[in-house]
Amino acid sequence: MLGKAGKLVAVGFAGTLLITPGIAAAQGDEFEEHTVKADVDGDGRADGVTLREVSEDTHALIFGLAGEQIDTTYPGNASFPLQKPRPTDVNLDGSHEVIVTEYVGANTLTFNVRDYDPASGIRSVSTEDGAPLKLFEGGGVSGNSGYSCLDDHTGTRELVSVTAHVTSTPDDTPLFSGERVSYLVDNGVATETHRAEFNDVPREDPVMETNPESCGVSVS
Ligand SMILES: [Ca+2]
Ligand SMILES: [Ca+2]
Repeated sequence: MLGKAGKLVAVGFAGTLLITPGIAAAQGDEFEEHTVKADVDGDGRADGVTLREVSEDTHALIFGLAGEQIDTTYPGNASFPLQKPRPTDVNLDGSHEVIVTEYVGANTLTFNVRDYDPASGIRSVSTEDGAPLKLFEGGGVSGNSGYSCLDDHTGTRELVSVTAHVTSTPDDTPLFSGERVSYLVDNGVATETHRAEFNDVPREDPVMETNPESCGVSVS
């Protein structure tokens, strides 16, 4: 069912998705949703991953597993274009994590990494202190942020977050300062393995390099 702007209408799915009553599909055609495929439980079969605006300030993330459907909600502003969830495998274990946009800033997207845990359902990958791991992308003219996945020769994959902002502009060339932080993600926890600060480097410096597609997976 398409709304007047060509967007999928959330209410059109109310009869087909068995979401919990607390996050029933939103009314009206101003709400968006995206569905992608990921193997969130690592059983080799693609699962539907749906991100849906359910109210002006709430988003729902729904994993359609083989035997059940699970969901979670979190604060999200429906006035911004809904960003597609990104299927990834940030630790190369065959179970896919989903990178979800939590906040749309003027020039920067803020992401959270979600995974499936049989015991607790959909969880946020957290850092060692228990806070949700945040990733960023964008920055406009004053910053540059992004993420990558790096595989070593042993088949270990690290998730790398880069955040930088412009600290000087000699000869009108912006130079960036920031940090590059590597994580090993295991069982929902991102353990920091390396942190490197850099100062006054040009945009094309290797420490600034990010490639989100290196974390991505395609699932059919
Ligand atoms: Ca699966
Ligand atoms: Ca994984």
